[in-house]
Formats: sequence, C-alpha cells, structure tokens
Amino acid sequence: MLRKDFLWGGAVAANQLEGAWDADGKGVSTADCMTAGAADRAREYTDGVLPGVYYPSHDAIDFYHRYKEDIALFAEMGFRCFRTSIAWTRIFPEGDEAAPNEAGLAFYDALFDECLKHGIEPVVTISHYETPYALVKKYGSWTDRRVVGFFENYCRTIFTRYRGKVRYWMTFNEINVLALNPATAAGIRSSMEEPGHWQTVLQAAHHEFLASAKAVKLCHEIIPDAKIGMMMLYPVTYAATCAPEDAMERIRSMDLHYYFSDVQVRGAYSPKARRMQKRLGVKLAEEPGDAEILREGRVDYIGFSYYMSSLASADPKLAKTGANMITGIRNPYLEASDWGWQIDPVGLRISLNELYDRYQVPLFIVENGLGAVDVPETAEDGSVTVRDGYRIAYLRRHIEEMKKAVDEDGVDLMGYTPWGVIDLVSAGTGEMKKRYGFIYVDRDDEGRGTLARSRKDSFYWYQRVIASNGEEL
Ligand code: BGP
Repeated sequence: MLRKDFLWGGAVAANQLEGAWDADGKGVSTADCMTAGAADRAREYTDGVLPGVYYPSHDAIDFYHRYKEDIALFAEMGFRCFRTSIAWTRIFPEGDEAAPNEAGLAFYDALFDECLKHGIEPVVTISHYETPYALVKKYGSWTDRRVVGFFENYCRTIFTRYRGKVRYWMTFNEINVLALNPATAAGIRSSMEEPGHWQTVLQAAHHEFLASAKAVKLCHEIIPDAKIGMMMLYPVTYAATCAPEDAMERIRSMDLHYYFSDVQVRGAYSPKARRMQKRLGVKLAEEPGDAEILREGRVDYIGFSYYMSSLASADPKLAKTGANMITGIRNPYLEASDWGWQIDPVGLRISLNELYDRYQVPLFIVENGLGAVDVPETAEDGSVTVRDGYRIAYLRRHIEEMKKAVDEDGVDLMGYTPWGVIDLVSAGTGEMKKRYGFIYVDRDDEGRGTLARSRKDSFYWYQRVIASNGEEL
C-alpha cells in the first residue's frame, strides 16, 4: 500500500508552459533561445533571441495568464502536489543582479497561493533548463565559479520569500544531462566530440554541485521543515547480451550518471569519479573548503525522471533508436513510442530498486509519461475530448510496477508526478504535437490555436487513481 500522504500530482517546467517570456521584467533564458525542432530535427540554440524566428517557449500555453483555470483543473483531478519550476529570469532577469525583480516574485506568490487554496503542495525545481542567457554571455554559464554565488543569492531570495508556502524543493532538473546535452541543461555549447568537452562539463558540474549543496544548507536554515532533493534522469540500462563485455559496458555507462548522484547524496566524489576525471583528462579547479561544502549539502531525497530503458553493448556497430538525451540500442523485447522511446514499465521498478539499494534515501518519481500524438474529437454539444487509452495503458503499467517496488521491495517512495500533465512544449524537440497531458491544449507546432483546455479520457482515469490512492487502476 502506498502511504496515506503519498504525493500524487503532476509535473511541468516554467519555460515549457508559462509563455510571457518577456513580461513584467523577465529576462531572456537559454530556453527562450531554443527554436522549434521536430522528431527528426534537433532544436537550434541561437545566440540570443533573433528577429523573425519562432521560439515555442515565448508563448507556450500561456500558463502565466491562465494558471488559475489550470490549477482548478489539477484540483479537480485531486492533485495533492504540483511540481513546477521558478524561472530564474523572472526573479533575476540577468542572473547577476543584487536585487530581485518584485513582479517576478509576486507572480510565484500568486501561483503558490492558488495551489495552496486548493490544498495542492507546490514542489519546486529551482533550475529547470532555463539559465539566464546573460550569464551565458558574460560568464560562460556554469563554467565560471562566480555563477555559484549568483545562484546562492537567487536561492536565498526564493527560500525567504516562499517559506511558509513551499516545503518541497529540488535544485537542478536532470543534473546528469549536463554531461550529455550541456546546451539544453545549462546553455553551454560543447559536444562530446569536441576536445575539452569533459573539462568543460565536469567543471560546470563541480560548480553546480557546490551551488546545489549551498542551496540545501540554506534551505534547511531558512525553512527548517522543508525537504530538498536532487533530480536526475535515471537511464536504467541493461546489457545488450549476456557477454561479460556488455555487462561491463553497462556498469561503465551508469558510472557517468552516478558521478552526479553520488556527490549530491553522499556529499563527496567517489574514488571511481576521481578515476573518471583522470581518464578523461579533466583537471578540476577546486578550492579549499569545497569538500566541506559538498559534505554539508547532502540532499534529503532523490527525485528522478523515468521514461524508458536503454541497452549497453561493447559492440560499437549496433543500431540506434531515439531516446531521451541518450542514444540507445533497439531492445527487441520492447515497443517504442512514436519518438522511439522504448516503453518499459518493469524498468521503473528496476530503477527504484537500483536507486534505493544504492542510496537508501527517499525517492520521488517526478517525471514519467508517454509523449504521443493526440486526436481531439468534438462532441455534438461542442465539447472536446481525446480518447487516449494508450496514455492510460502506459501510466497504468508504470504505476503497477511502482507499487510492487513499494510493497514487495520495500522502497521508500514519496510520490509520483507524471510529466506534462497539461500539454506543453516538448523540451527535446520544441513540438506541441508531442503531448503528455491529461488536459488537451488547443495549440499547434506553428503557434496556432485558441489555447482552450479540454479534459482527455486520462483526466478522469487519473482522478480515480488518486481518489483510490492508486488502488483503482
Ligand atoms: C525531461 C525533461 C522535461 C521534459 C521531459 C520529456 O528530460 O526534464 O523537461 O520535457 O523530459 O521530454 P520531451 O519534452 O523532449 O518529450
């Protein structure tokens, strides 16, 4: 049985739904410089906002102006929590100002008040793929240690302002994506093929670790009853065959991800992480006192996203399939989504087992879901719905496995917030067409549509799931 206060809810990120990208003093974030892509075409990351170019985040689904209507719908589903992020650029438009932008702070005050009014706990990601673009231009983003101080100032500001309103926090969304896609994660232009890539990203990671640790300490001081976690993409990986070389390759590929979680959960680089730095030719610039900062900033829980599993093979020639930030090998036992993400409910149970065995801290599934093409239907009375049985099937099977991890394997699980509970802009491709929501939003890839909201079949299904605490699936 799931605990009585299990945090059922849903997850989104500011840049993927708020829109109002330059309203009320907001600055430009890296997400505001991402063009629209497609399933087979990557988004482009432009040097600032260029005239005449379409940027999907600029209007997104206009949550900034419609949040009351949307939160009322979340409340109708019975949400106990709502995971969103604060856009750093609403609070500090360029990231390095000394004083915050009051209009930005006031927006999140109103948003959190609206949630609390409905009995919904806000769960807040402090940085979700939306670094202030001015920090990229002036400092090279997280490659510069000064950004740690700016982040600390941002955290102190929001913890002080929202104490009494927000009890659940996460520092960096999918922090390990910094190694795989530093442009999306932090606006850093570097690819794995480039010499110096690892020096750049692991130095930036060191700064994010310090920033996260300082945020944890500050949060505990300012809001003593708060819980603050890390957040990672969990890429559960199997050996492609029973060849021992593939088993070793699986371990090797996971090492990169544990590099991130080990520091944030255990408060220090592992011996293996130190070897990895050496092997990759990285000379980390560290200062006396860093070890202490990391040790004192261990997180309270691990939030993670889970969409699919991957395979590891020592054979470099194996075919690839599309995957969330990771290029994977086709698994013949699994079906894939239209975007090539391999659907694997048991992989969620395995992820929960692996993470809990390794760390024994509470876990929180803060993203999971199916990106799919939805076809809206209009009834005679004019109401719109989507018959999304495929989405219900995906979520049902994942929740079943999640419950086994709790009931049979003893995993300490805080909650479950499926991704993109209201249709929003895809982070990977910038599409609207790739929909995750229980709530349909009339908006297409070219930015057309009325933005009207409609309940899909999954809306009513999820409502029953929450009401029965996961018993009625
Ligand atoms: C995660 C991100 C989210 C979200 C999700 C789905 O990696 O944290 O921001 O977008 O993936 O990905 P996509 O939007 O590319 O389908």
